[in-house]
Amino acid sequence: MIQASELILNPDGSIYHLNLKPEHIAEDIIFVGDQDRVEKVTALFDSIEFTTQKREFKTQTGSYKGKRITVISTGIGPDNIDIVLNELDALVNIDFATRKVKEKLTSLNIIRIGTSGSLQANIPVDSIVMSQYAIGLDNMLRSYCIDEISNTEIENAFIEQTSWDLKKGKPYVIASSETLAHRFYSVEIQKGFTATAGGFYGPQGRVLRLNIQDPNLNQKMDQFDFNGIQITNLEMETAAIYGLSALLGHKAISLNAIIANRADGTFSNDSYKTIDKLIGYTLQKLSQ
Ligand code: R1P
Repeated sequence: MIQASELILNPDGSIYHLNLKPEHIAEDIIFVGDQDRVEKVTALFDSIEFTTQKREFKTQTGSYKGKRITVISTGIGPDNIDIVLNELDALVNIDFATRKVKEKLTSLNIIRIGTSGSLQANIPVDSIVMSQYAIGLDNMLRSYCIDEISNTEIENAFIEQTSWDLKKGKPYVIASSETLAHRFYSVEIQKGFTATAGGFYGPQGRVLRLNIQDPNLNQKMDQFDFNGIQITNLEMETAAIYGLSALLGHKAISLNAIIANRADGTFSNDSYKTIDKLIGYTLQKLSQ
Protein backbone atom coordinates (compact mmCIF):
# COMPACT_ATOMS: atom_id res chain seq x y z
CA MET A 1 0.00 0.00 0.00
CA ILE A 2 1.34 3.43 -0.97
CA GLN A 3 1.38 5.78 2.02
CA ALA A 4 -0.57 9.07 2.16
CA SER A 5 2.69 11.03 2.22
CA GLU A 6 3.83 9.42 -1.07
CA LEU A 7 0.61 9.38 -3.08
CA ILE A 8 -1.00 12.62 -1.95
CA LEU A 9 -4.71 13.07 -2.60
CA ASN A 10 -6.77 16.21 -2.04
CA PRO A 11 -9.83 16.07 0.26
CA ASP A 12 -12.09 15.58 -2.80
CA GLY A 13 -10.07 12.52 -3.86
CA SER A 14 -8.22 14.22 -6.72
CA ILE A 15 -4.45 13.90 -7.14
CA TYR A 16 -2.40 16.55 -5.35
CA HIS A 17 -0.96 18.91 -7.99
CA LEU A 18 -3.08 18.20 -11.05
CA ASN A 19 -6.41 18.29 -9.19
CA LEU A 20 -7.68 15.41 -11.33
CA LYS A 21 -9.64 12.24 -10.64
CA PRO A 22 -9.22 9.13 -12.82
CA GLU A 23 -12.47 9.73 -14.74
CA HIS A 24 -11.30 13.19 -15.84
CA ILE A 25 -8.60 12.08 -18.30
CA ALA A 26 -8.56 10.44 -21.72
CA GLU A 27 -5.92 7.97 -22.90
CA ASP A 28 -4.72 10.43 -25.57
CA ILE A 29 -3.12 13.40 -23.83
CA ILE A 30 -1.65 16.55 -25.35
CA PHE A 31 0.98 18.39 -23.30
CA VAL A 32 1.50 22.10 -23.82
CA GLY A 33 3.83 24.28 -21.78
CA ASP A 34 1.76 27.42 -21.56
CA GLN A 35 -1.58 27.26 -19.72
CA ASP A 36 -3.08 29.71 -22.25
CA ARG A 37 -2.28 27.25 -25.02
CA VAL A 38 -4.73 24.69 -23.56
CA GLU A 39 -7.75 26.63 -24.80
CA LYS A 40 -6.08 27.31 -28.14
CA VAL A 41 -6.19 23.54 -28.64
CA THR A 42 -9.62 22.86 -27.17
CA ALA A 43 -11.17 25.80 -29.09
CA LEU A 44 -11.07 23.37 -32.02
CA PHE A 45 -12.88 20.60 -30.08
CA ASP A 46 -16.54 19.65 -30.74
CA SER A 47 -17.21 19.69 -27.00
CA ILE A 48 -15.47 20.07 -23.64
CA GLU A 49 -16.59 17.87 -20.73
CA PHE A 50 -14.18 18.94 -17.99
CA THR A 51 -11.93 21.85 -17.01
CA THR A 52 -9.75 22.42 -13.97
CA GLN A 53 -6.61 24.31 -13.01
CA LYS A 54 -4.21 24.28 -10.11
CA ARG A 55 -1.01 26.33 -10.29
CA GLU A 56 0.38 26.05 -13.85
CA PHE A 57 -1.43 22.77 -14.50
CA LYS A 58 -4.57 23.54 -16.48
CA THR A 59 -6.50 20.56 -17.84
CA GLN A 60 -9.39 20.27 -20.27
CA THR A 61 -10.89 17.03 -21.57
CA GLY A 62 -13.21 16.96 -24.54
CA SER A 63 -13.91 15.51 -27.92
CA TYR A 64 -12.33 16.26 -31.31
CA LYS A 65 -14.00 14.57 -34.29
CA GLY A 66 -15.39 11.97 -31.91
CA LYS A 67 -12.05 11.23 -30.20
CA ARG A 68 -11.73 11.86 -26.47
CA ILE A 69 -8.60 13.91 -25.77
CA THR A 70 -7.15 15.58 -22.68
CA VAL A 71 -5.03 18.71 -22.98
CA ILE A 72 -2.85 19.66 -20.02
CA SER A 73 -0.33 22.45 -19.46
CA THR A 74 2.88 21.31 -17.84
CA GLY A 75 4.43 24.70 -17.18
CA ILE A 76 8.14 25.03 -17.84
CA GLY A 77 10.86 22.47 -17.24
CA PRO A 78 11.73 18.85 -16.41
CA ASP A 79 10.84 19.24 -12.72
CA ASN A 80 7.23 19.90 -13.70
CA ILE A 81 7.28 16.93 -16.08
CA ASP A 82 8.21 14.74 -13.10
CA ILE A 83 5.01 15.87 -11.37
CA VAL A 84 2.73 15.68 -14.41
CA LEU A 85 3.83 12.26 -15.63
CA ASN A 86 3.90 10.59 -12.23
CA GLU A 87 0.46 11.96 -11.34
CA LEU A 88 -1.07 11.05 -14.73
CA ASP A 89 0.34 7.55 -14.37
CA ALA A 90 -1.08 7.28 -10.86
CA LEU A 91 -4.49 8.32 -12.21
CA VAL A 92 -4.59 5.33 -14.56
CA ASN A 93 -2.39 2.75 -12.87
CA ILE A 94 -2.91 3.10 -9.12
CA ASP A 95 -6.21 2.29 -7.43
CA PHE A 96 -6.82 5.33 -5.21
CA ALA A 97 -9.16 3.36 -2.90
CA THR A 98 -6.71 0.56 -2.09
CA ARG A 99 -3.55 2.65 -2.82
CA LYS A 100 -2.14 -0.32 -4.72
CA VAL A 101 -0.76 -0.57 -8.26
CA LYS A 102 -3.41 -2.07 -10.54
CA GLU A 103 -2.82 -5.52 -12.03
CA LYS A 104 -3.82 -4.38 -15.50
CA LEU A 105 -1.80 -1.33 -16.50
CA THR A 106 -2.93 1.36 -18.94
CA SER A 107 -0.58 2.90 -21.49
CA LEU A 108 -1.26 6.55 -22.32
CA ASN A 109 -0.41 8.30 -25.60
CA ILE A 110 1.35 11.56 -24.81
CA ILE A 111 1.94 14.20 -27.47
CA ARG A 112 3.85 17.37 -26.62
CA ILE A 113 3.00 20.50 -28.62
CA GLY A 114 5.89 22.78 -27.73
CA THR A 115 7.98 25.71 -28.82
CA SER A 116 11.70 25.49 -29.27
CA GLY A 117 14.85 27.09 -30.63
CA SER A 118 16.67 25.52 -33.56
CA LEU A 119 20.43 24.97 -33.31
CA GLN A 120 20.91 24.34 -37.04
CA ALA A 121 20.92 27.08 -39.66
CA ASN A 122 19.08 24.71 -42.04
CA ILE A 123 16.12 24.28 -39.65
CA PRO A 124 14.56 27.74 -39.98
CA VAL A 125 12.07 29.51 -37.77
CA ASP A 126 8.44 28.47 -38.36
CA SER A 127 9.35 24.85 -39.16
CA ILE A 128 8.18 21.90 -37.05
CA VAL A 129 10.54 19.34 -35.53
CA MET A 130 9.46 15.90 -34.32
CA SER A 131 12.00 14.59 -31.81
CA GLN A 132 13.13 11.06 -32.63
CA TYR A 133 15.60 11.26 -29.76
CA ALA A 134 16.10 13.64 -26.89
CA ILE A 135 19.11 14.33 -24.71
CA GLY A 136 18.42 15.53 -21.18
CA LEU A 137 21.00 17.94 -19.79
CA ASP A 138 18.98 18.49 -16.62
CA ASN A 139 19.59 15.45 -14.34
CA MET A 140 15.95 15.01 -13.26
CA LEU A 141 15.69 11.53 -14.80
CA ARG A 142 18.91 10.40 -13.10
CA SER A 143 16.91 9.96 -9.87
CA TYR A 144 15.35 6.89 -11.53
CA CYS A 145 16.90 3.61 -12.76
CA ILE A 146 17.39 4.41 -16.43
CA ASP A 147 20.14 2.06 -17.62
CA GLU A 148 17.68 -0.05 -19.63
CA ILE A 149 16.12 2.86 -21.50
CA SER A 150 18.98 5.30 -22.09
CA ASN A 151 21.41 5.24 -25.01
CA THR A 152 24.88 5.15 -23.44
CA GLU A 153 26.70 5.22 -26.78
CA ILE A 154 25.19 8.56 -27.83
CA GLU A 155 25.61 9.91 -24.28
CA ASN A 156 29.33 9.09 -24.29
CA ALA A 157 29.81 10.57 -27.77
CA PHE A 158 28.09 13.77 -26.57
CA ILE A 159 30.27 13.97 -23.45
CA GLU A 160 33.40 13.51 -25.54
CA GLN A 161 32.51 15.81 -28.44
CA THR A 162 31.31 18.69 -26.26
CA SER A 163 33.93 18.21 -23.47
CA TRP A 164 30.91 18.06 -21.14
CA ASP A 165 31.85 18.76 -17.51
CA LEU A 166 30.44 15.86 -15.47
CA LYS A 167 30.16 18.16 -12.44
CA LYS A 168 26.90 19.19 -14.20
CA GLY A 169 25.69 15.56 -14.12
CA LYS A 170 25.55 12.98 -16.89
CA PRO A 171 23.32 13.76 -19.89
CA TYR A 172 20.80 11.03 -20.79
CA VAL A 173 19.54 10.06 -24.25
CA ILE A 174 16.06 8.57 -24.72
CA ALA A 175 14.18 7.63 -27.90
CA SER A 176 10.58 8.56 -28.70
CA SER A 177 7.86 5.96 -29.04
CA GLU A 178 8.38 4.34 -32.45
CA THR A 179 4.65 3.80 -32.83
CA LEU A 180 3.83 7.47 -32.28
CA ALA A 181 6.79 8.64 -34.39
CA HIS A 182 5.38 6.60 -37.27
CA ARG A 183 1.89 7.95 -36.67
CA PHE A 184 2.83 11.63 -36.33
CA TYR A 185 5.48 11.96 -39.05
CA SER A 186 4.83 13.40 -42.50
CA VAL A 187 6.98 15.21 -45.06
CA GLU A 188 5.58 18.50 -43.74
CA ILE A 189 7.80 18.23 -40.65
CA GLN A 190 11.44 17.44 -39.83
CA LYS A 191 12.77 14.62 -37.68
CA GLY A 192 15.16 15.78 -35.00
CA PHE A 193 17.27 15.13 -31.93
CA THR A 194 16.18 17.52 -29.21
CA ALA A 195 18.28 18.77 -26.31
CA THR A 196 16.37 19.42 -23.10
CA ALA A 197 17.90 21.93 -20.70
CA GLY A 198 17.06 22.41 -17.04
CA GLY A 199 16.89 26.20 -17.35
CA PHE A 200 16.30 28.95 -19.91
CA TYR A 201 19.31 31.25 -19.52
CA GLY A 202 22.67 29.78 -18.43
CA PRO A 203 21.64 26.16 -19.11
CA GLN A 204 20.83 27.16 -22.72
CA GLY A 205 23.92 29.32 -23.17
CA ARG A 206 22.25 32.73 -22.75
CA VAL A 207 24.38 35.38 -21.12
CA LEU A 208 22.77 38.43 -19.53
CA ARG A 209 24.80 39.32 -16.43
CA LEU A 210 26.27 35.98 -15.39
CA ASN A 211 29.26 34.18 -16.84
CA ILE A 212 28.45 30.62 -17.83
CA GLN A 213 30.47 27.45 -17.36
CA ASP A 214 30.81 26.74 -21.11
CA PRO A 215 30.04 29.64 -23.48
CA ASN A 216 30.77 27.41 -26.49
CA LEU A 217 28.33 24.63 -25.62
CA ASN A 218 25.64 25.56 -28.17
CA GLN A 219 28.22 25.72 -30.94
CA LYS A 220 29.58 22.31 -29.92
CA MET A 221 26.06 20.88 -29.75
CA ASP A 222 25.41 22.31 -33.21
CA GLN A 223 28.48 20.43 -34.50
CA PHE A 224 27.75 17.18 -32.63
CA ASP A 225 27.42 14.15 -34.90
CA PHE A 226 26.78 10.53 -33.98
CA ASN A 227 26.60 8.41 -37.14
CA GLY A 228 24.72 11.22 -38.88
CA ILE A 229 22.47 12.03 -35.90
CA GLN A 230 22.71 15.77 -35.16
CA ILE A 231 21.18 17.85 -32.40
CA THR A 232 18.46 19.97 -33.97
CA ASN A 233 16.81 22.04 -31.25
CA LEU A 234 16.84 23.09 -27.62
CA GLU A 235 13.91 23.29 -25.20
CA MET A 236 13.02 22.24 -21.65
CA GLU A 237 10.73 19.18 -21.51
CA THR A 238 11.12 16.51 -24.21
CA ALA A 239 13.86 14.27 -22.73
CA ALA A 240 12.07 14.20 -19.38
CA ILE A 241 8.78 13.27 -21.06
CA TYR A 242 10.45 10.50 -23.10
CA GLY A 243 12.30 9.12 -20.10
CA LEU A 244 9.41 8.94 -17.66
CA SER A 245 7.04 7.67 -20.35
CA ALA A 246 9.43 4.86 -21.27
CA LEU A 247 9.93 3.91 -17.61
CA LEU A 248 6.19 3.94 -16.85
CA GLY A 249 5.10 2.18 -20.05
CA HIS A 250 3.48 5.12 -21.83
CA LYS A 251 4.07 6.22 -25.43
CA ALA A 252 5.36 9.72 -26.08
CA ILE A 253 6.17 11.96 -29.03
CA SER A 254 7.26 15.59 -28.97
CA LEU A 255 6.45 18.08 -31.73
CA ASN A 256 8.04 21.50 -31.48
CA ALA A 257 7.31 24.68 -33.40
CA ILE A 258 10.66 26.34 -34.08
CA ILE A 259 10.20 29.96 -33.05
CA ALA A 260 13.87 30.99 -32.73
CA ASN A 261 17.03 30.04 -34.58
CA ARG A 262 20.02 30.21 -32.24
CA ALA A 263 22.46 29.57 -35.12
CA ASP A 264 21.49 32.62 -37.20
CA GLY A 265 19.95 34.72 -34.40
CA THR A 266 16.46 35.02 -35.95
CA PHE A 267 13.08 34.92 -34.16
CA SER A 268 9.76 34.12 -35.84
CA ASN A 269 7.72 37.10 -37.05
CA ASP A 270 4.51 35.21 -36.32
CA SER A 271 5.15 32.44 -33.81
CA TYR A 272 1.43 32.15 -32.96
CA LYS A 273 0.68 31.20 -36.56
CA THR A 274 3.30 28.43 -36.44
CA ILE A 275 1.92 27.13 -33.15
CA ASP A 276 -1.61 27.18 -34.62
CA LYS A 277 -0.33 25.19 -37.60
CA LEU A 278 1.23 22.63 -35.23
CA ILE A 279 -1.99 22.38 -33.19
CA GLY A 280 -4.00 21.71 -36.37
CA TYR A 281 -1.44 19.16 -37.57
CA THR A 282 -1.45 17.31 -34.24
CA LEU A 283 -5.24 17.14 -33.94
CA GLN A 284 -5.55 15.92 -37.51
CA LYS A 285 -3.01 13.14 -36.89
CA LEU A 286 -4.61 12.22 -33.56
CA SER A 287 -8.06 11.89 -35.08
CA GLN A 288 -6.95 9.68 -38.00
C1 R1P B 1 10.57 28.56 -22.33
O1 R1P B 1 10.16 29.82 -22.73
C2 R1P B 1 9.51 27.50 -22.51
O2 R1P B 1 9.11 27.43 -23.89
C3 R1P B 1 9.43 26.16 -24.43
C4 R1P B 1 10.46 25.59 -23.48
O3 R1P B 1 10.55 24.19 -23.56
C5 R1P B 1 10.03 26.12 -22.15
O4 R1P B 1 8.99 25.37 -21.56
O5 R1P B 1 8.34 25.29 -24.58
P1 R1P B 1 6.78 25.57 -24.31
O6 R1P B 1 6.38 26.71 -25.22
O7 R1P B 1 6.08 24.33 -24.67
O8 R1P B 1 6.60 25.92 -22.86
